[in-house]
Amino acid sequence: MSHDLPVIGQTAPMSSPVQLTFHSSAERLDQLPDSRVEVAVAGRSNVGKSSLLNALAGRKQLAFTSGTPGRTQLLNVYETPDGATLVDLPGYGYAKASAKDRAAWRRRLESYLLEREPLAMTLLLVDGEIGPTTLDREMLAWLRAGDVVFTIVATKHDKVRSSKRERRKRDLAEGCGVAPGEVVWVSAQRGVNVDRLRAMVAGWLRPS
Ligand SMILES: Nc1nc2c(ncn2[C@@H]2O[C@H](COP(=O)(O)OP(=O)(O)OP(=O)(O)O)[C@@H](O)[C@H]2O)c(=O)[nH]1
Ligand SMILES: [Mg+2]
Repeated sequence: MSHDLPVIGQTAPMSSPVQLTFHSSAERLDQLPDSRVEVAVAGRSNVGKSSLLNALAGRKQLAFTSGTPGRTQLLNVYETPDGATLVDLPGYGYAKASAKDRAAWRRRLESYLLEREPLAMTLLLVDGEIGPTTLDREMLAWLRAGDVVFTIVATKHDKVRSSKRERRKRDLAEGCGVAPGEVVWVSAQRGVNVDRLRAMVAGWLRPS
C-alpha cells in the first residue's frame, strides 16, 4: 500500500491566509481609497474585530488589538495585492466614550455602511460568550432596514464551554433573528473556523 494515499477526512486543503497589507486609516468616507471590492468587519468594541482580521491574514500584529476597548476609532483599511480591500470599522458601544464621540462614531459607521460603493459584504461580529447585546440588536435592525448585506460571525468560540455550545449557538442565532446555520462561529485565538471564513472572504473579494 502506498504511503502517498490521502487519508479521507484529512485531505481538505487549508485555505491560505488572506494576503493583506495595511493601507491607511480614514476618519471620513471621502478619505477612503478606491477599491475593486470591499469586505467590512463591524461589531461592538472589544468583540474581536482586529483579532479576527489578524487571524484571516495569518499575521499577529497586522491590525492593532488591545485589552482596552475603543482603541480602533478610525476606518482602518487593508488591501490585497489585486486591489480589493478589507476595512476594520470603529467598534460601537464603548461605554467610557463621551456622548459626542459616540454620536460621531455612529455617523461615521452609518455613512460608511450606506454609502460605500465597493462594499460587498459586512461581517457583523457578535461576542459568542455574551451573545447579542441591545446595541447589537439595534445594529442588526438598522442593517436590515438599510438593506446592508451582512454575515453574522460569533467570536471567542473558545470561551464557551463545550457543554454549553449547542444551546448557546441556538440562543445566539435566535437573538440575532437568523437560523443557527447562518452564523459562522470562530475563535481567532484557537483558529476555529478561520479557514472557512478565509474561503468565504476570498469568495467575496474574487474578481468578477
Ligand atoms: N479568548 C479569546 N479572546 C479573544 C478572541 N478574539 C479576541 N479576543 C480578545 O478580546 C479582546 C478584544 O479584541 P480586539 O480584537 O482588540 O477587539 P476589537 O473588536 O478590535 O475592539 P475595538 O478595536 O476596541 O473595537 C482582546 O483582549 C483579545 O485578545 C478569541 O477568539 N478568543
Ligand atoms: Mg480593533
